[in-house]
Amino acid sequence: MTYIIDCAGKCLDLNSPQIMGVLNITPDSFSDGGNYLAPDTAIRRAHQMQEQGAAIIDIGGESSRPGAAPVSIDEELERVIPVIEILVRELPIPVSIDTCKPEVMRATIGAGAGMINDIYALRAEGALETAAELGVPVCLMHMQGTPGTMQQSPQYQNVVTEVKSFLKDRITQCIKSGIPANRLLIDPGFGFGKTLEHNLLLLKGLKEFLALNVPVVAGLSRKSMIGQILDVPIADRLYGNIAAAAYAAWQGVRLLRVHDVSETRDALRIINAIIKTDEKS
Ligand code: 7PM
Repeated sequence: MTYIIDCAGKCLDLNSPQIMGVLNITPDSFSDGGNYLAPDTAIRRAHQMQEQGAAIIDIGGESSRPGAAPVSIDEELERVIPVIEILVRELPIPVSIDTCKPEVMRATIGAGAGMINDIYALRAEGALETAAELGVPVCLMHMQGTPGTMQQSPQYQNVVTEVKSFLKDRITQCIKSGIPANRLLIDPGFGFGKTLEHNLLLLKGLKEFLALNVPVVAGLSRKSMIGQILDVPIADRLYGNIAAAAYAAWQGVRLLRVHDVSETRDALRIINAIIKTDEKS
């Protein structure tokens, strides 16, 4: 199996684990909120992440923070479109759009974005059909509940089994709707309707997801599970983030959604050197 994904003409080669750099263009995002609101600041940051080794830049215009104010389609587009248009022209790597709204998918893919990253896994009305029509790859993420309420009392009988069967079902729905498996990625959705124990069980059980035969994505960077284990604020989670990313890559995760690109890049180079040696022997 080869893992080269065509993102609207730009290649994402996941034969070795790669980095998805996070670029939030929101005034209220939890860890870098407000930093990248001005288009030129966002664009500089995207270039920097590419130079540091990101393989794709994930652009988000709507915060998914629990309780965050909902954003209108027009406002989301006003935030992301100017940045996407420039980055598509300037960057050698693809950009993905972190959205669950079909209208935003349509406009941003029209502006040249190469992948849809959807925390609702195309469950919004019309999203499945829109993504099929747009013909770009889609990352399907698991979330229990909705951002507003998901952390109130997340419950599972068996978190790995349930998240896996959800993602398997979404893959089936996508294929039925005309999105072939070679255009899909899956993500267990760390922190989205999960307690610390759920997150740890998912991290420990990551290998289970490989059986679904599409590349696995993980977003652990700066999340509260790191903070809960270390008892430190976001600013002090770097070493914890790197440990979690390295573990995930070692388990077979192909794309890591992170804020700290150069640091994660070094960790992945070490993991990859070990993996490659194993394959040759
Ligand atoms: C508040 C809560 C702000 C959560 C931001 C977040 C993921 C994602 C996000 C992920 C994929 C964050 C999240 N997380 N997309 N988008 N996987 N595929 O920590 O884990 O950045 S937003």
